[in-house]
Amino acid sequence: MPTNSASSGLLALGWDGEWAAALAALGDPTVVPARVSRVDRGMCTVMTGTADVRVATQRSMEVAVGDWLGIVPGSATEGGARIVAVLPRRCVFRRQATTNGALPQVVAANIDTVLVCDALDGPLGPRHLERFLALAWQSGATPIVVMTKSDAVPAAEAADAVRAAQAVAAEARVLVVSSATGEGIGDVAPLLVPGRTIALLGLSGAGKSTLVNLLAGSQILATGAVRKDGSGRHTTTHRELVLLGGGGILIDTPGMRALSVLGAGDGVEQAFSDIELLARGCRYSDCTHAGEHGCALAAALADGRLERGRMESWQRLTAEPASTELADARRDVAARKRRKAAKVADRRAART
Ligand SMILES: Nc1nc2c(ncn2[C@@H]2O[C@H](COP(=O)(O)OP(=O)(O)OP(=O)(O)O)[C@@H](O)[C@H]2O)c(=O)[nH]1
Ligand SMILES: [Mg+2]
Ligand SMILES: [Zn+2]
Repeated sequence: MPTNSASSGLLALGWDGEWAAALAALGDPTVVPARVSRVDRGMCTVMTGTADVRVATQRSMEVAVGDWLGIVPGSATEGGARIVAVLPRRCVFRRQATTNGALPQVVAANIDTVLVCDALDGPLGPRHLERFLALAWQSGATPIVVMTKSDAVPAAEAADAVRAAQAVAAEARVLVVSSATGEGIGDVAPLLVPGRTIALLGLSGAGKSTLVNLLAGSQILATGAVRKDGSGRHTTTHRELVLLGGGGILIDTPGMRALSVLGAGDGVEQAFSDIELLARGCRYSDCTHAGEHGCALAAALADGRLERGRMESWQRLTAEPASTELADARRDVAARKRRKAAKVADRRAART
């Protein structure tokens, strides 16, 4: 059993009864919980509620920032602590498979809220914002759009960009902040609730680390100037979970490039809930919205309620087949599990 100080430390990290049940299901009383705050090649840093511990990772076990692990503590002479299990994830934000064939990577696990950060002095644009939002919805967390650097553009320009973001954000809230002047930080601060995990995502240079530092009240993370071409410098090079003194957990991530929404699935439906709703008004339930009689989307386009670009990107996303790489990966995992289960069953049968 964790001691009392360990358990209050664990609560601050988001530990709860459900996680305790998942740990108990491992059936080994020597195993204790720890949350992953940083992952490096072959090693990770975990927080136990009382200490930060470096633990070796195994190739066979994918460990991501935000994961809850079951570990067996061990002294240095015993080779240190050992990871026994990754507790089943509640939420997973994946970055999609890249064109060079790499599989989708877990960006962060067990997050409650995703702050999609978008700098007002170089906004993502609606199509990219849609992609971020679709992935965020798909992760199971609640996305919030944070338009950063409001001090860096004239008020009218900021207002236009915010309106454009609101038009694509649908159910997601849009906040406007400046880490330089503190504007809007009062809207972000209430999101910091003890035990709740918030991940910051966005392009490099969007001001994610600067915002984390401001919320933390100290310069805990490095930040960097944006290059003239606006591409940023990729100052943050690894994902990191930060426990704030006043409660709340933030995960800072390196800026992302070229996001693909292949396989974004349900996330697309939520990101485009307004169009999905409109489309229910089409006369025919199998309407392809390509000029059929009684098409509600055509009517909405005609009277300006719906923007053509937004409808086209919805059509593109919903037409996109589920990523074959993703589907293949899932099939491989399922097949491996089946083979393993069969082997265990064979061994059991052989013993009896
Ligand atoms: N004017 C202004 N500049 C800001 C603000 N927030 C951040 N910046 C500047 O923007 C640049 C990039 O900020 P970072 O916080 O490093 O951006 P990031 O999103 O963490 O970038 P990566 O780590 O590369 O993904 C830095 O020069 C910051 O000083 C802001 O509110 N206003
Ligand atoms: Mg950063
Ligand atoms: Zn239609």
